Amino acid sequence: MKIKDVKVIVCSPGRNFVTVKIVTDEGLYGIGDGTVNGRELSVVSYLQDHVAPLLIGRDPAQIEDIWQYLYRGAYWRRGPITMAAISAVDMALWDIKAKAANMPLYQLLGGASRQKVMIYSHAQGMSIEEAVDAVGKKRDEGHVAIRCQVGIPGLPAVYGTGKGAKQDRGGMVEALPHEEVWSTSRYMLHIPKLFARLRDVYGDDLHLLHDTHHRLTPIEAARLGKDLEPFRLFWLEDPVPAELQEGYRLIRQHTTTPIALGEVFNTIWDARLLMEEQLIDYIRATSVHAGGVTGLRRIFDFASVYHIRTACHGPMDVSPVAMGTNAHIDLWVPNFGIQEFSGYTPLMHEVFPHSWVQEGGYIHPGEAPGHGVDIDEALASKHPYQRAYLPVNRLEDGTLWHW
Ligand code: CS2
Ligand code: MG
Repeated sequence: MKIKDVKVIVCSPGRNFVTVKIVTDEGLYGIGDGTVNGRELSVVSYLQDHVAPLLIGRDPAQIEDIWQYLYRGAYWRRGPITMAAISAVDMALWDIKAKAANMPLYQLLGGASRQKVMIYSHAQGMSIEEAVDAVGKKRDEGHVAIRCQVGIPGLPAVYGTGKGAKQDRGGMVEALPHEEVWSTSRYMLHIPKLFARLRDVYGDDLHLLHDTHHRLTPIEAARLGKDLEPFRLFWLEDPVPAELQEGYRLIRQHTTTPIALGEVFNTIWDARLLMEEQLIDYIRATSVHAGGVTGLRRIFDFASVYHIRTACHGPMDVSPVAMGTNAHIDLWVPNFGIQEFSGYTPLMHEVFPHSWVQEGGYIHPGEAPGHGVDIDEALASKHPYQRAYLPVNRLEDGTLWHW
């Protein structure tokens, strides 16, 4: 079998997605996700201008060699754009291999280690009461794990709090980035009140999660983790940017609140020290940004040595293709923790028909050969790319801050 064609499809059924379709001379094809939110066309160019010509005529079964060729062979390694392009190709090649074997991908990986994959959903509100109600609605839908974000008194809507959280609508509301305002001190005072109330109302059964979106310093994160200990969070996510991996030592020395990290990681090197020193509990790398099945499997195996569990990133900008791929990995991976799942619009489900099924708090990849996700190209073409940005963030005095 030989690779005959590599198509890069950009569509925007409510938000932008970059999808690769690798077609073989035997008619089999595979699909991969290469979406990088707010920088989609850079991946398109990388794929079309640099990667596609290298693939034509190759044997699609040689997934590892192709991965190494695109990673090591590029000299300019790593980075979100390069790795999203490699991820898309890798996902499509695993799709082809599993289809050729007439097996769902999880069978090729080693088979199912569980019957279903626990997911966590998102709930948010501008006030604590609104957030508490939103958690209740998710619980009523059958969710067993819920991430909760709340507006901060004195600030306009901040990350993940619904109104004004432009990233949840794909940043498509404005042609230039929306700017949010941030105050760490106001935030740190308010968040423990949210989780105290959630435990009061819902008791100890629910898994509760919270995302700090890289906004604190290590000592601030240590304090927040301590303040949240009585409420027994499933995790505190991304407390501090992980460019300085050693910084997480400080957090670890001070709190037993579990730490999740890594949605922006691209390779095993981004997490090496964090894992070797057991500074995190959950690794959030995901198939579309960490090198596809090949890259992610390597990271997850390494994590298992250090008692770290998996938690693939899975908001809406991780397309239904990557979600399907993640679901196969999740069903197999021995050190599975949880899968993020924020859901898709009906149109997105139509553009990307899939075998994976979500029911309440769980997902299953389905039994279709391959990863089980396709793209309806005709429908996709009716929803062309629209320039969109993620928001940026400033402190109250105007200083640019991490978003
Ligand atoms: C996030 C994302 O899902 C998460 O935990 O932090 O919503 C993130 O902001 C987006 O994926 C950015 O594209
Ligand atoms: Mg996050």
